Amino acid sequence: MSKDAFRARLEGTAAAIESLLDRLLSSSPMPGEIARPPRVLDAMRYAMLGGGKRLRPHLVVETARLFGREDEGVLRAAAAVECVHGYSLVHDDLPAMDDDELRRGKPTVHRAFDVATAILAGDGLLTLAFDMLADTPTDPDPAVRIALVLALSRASGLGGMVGGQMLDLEAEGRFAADGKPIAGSEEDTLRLQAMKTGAILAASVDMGAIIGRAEDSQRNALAAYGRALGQAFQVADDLLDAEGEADLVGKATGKDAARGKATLVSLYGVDGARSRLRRLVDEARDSLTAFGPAGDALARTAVFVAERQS
Ligand code: GRG
Repeated sequence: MSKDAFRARLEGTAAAIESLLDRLLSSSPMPGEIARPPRVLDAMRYAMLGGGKRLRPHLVVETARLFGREDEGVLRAAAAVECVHGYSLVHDDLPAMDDDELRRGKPTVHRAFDVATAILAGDGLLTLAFDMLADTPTDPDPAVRIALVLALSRASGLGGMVGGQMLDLEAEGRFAADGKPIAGSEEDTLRLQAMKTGAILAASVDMGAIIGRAEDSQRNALAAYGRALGQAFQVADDLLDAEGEADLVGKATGKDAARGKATLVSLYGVDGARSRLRRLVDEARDSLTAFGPAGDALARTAVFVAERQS
């Protein structure tokens, strides 16, 4: 698959997700809802519409496509993952967490609205994600819908993203008596990152496999791809972070290095991190061999993740 064809796929999914989210976040209540208060709805729309690479939805869509599924149900599963991602960004930006002013080039939700509204908008997005997965149009088979709910909740919760965020705050030394960052070992850092960002990326691939009714061997191969891709995303993120720090203070990147937390760059050095990134991309691509040329889009995705500049 050419770079242009890949871009077209990525952008096509982003446009489809944008339009689905726009419909799901409309002012009309869904059956069983009483009313949709405009302030929190506006904050949810502000958080979700008009930005982001939509990488996680793309992973759901391209994995499901391997099994011939390309329909509204797949898009709903993809949009659910994006809602969890969106909620995590809104909450991560809050004053009690990272206290960020800008996200995707515009004021963060708590800056554009207020802290209470941002908390509620994040809560609303998290809840909407599971609503979407549980509802019939996602898949006619309730067992598939339950498997999707489980995959996303395990990746998002205590043993996944939420737990990873806790470890991250601890690594910053927030709860240490001296307030100093904790010198994390390689093992600690890899676990923290696998939980905080890797789990949702891997779950996106797994959800595509679930909705596509992949056989166990296919699901295992895709799990290996998802793990390598998640790690590659994080190495690339740490490299961007380090480059941003070296470049210009105040950019969206460079925060982790500035906070003195262990990163893959502080552990392996820039060259070491770059070669690790190359190995992870190879590992991700190798996991797809059983799919032949059909696996091209996911293979390209690994390269995209490694080469991204934002
Ligand atoms: C608050 C429970 C809770 C969790 C927050 C994911 C997360 C945990 C925080 C995000 C902080 C952050 C900026 C981490 C770096 C990696 C990352 C997830 C970047 C943003 O993801 P992209 O690059 O963003 O996919 P876009 O904007 O393209 O969606």
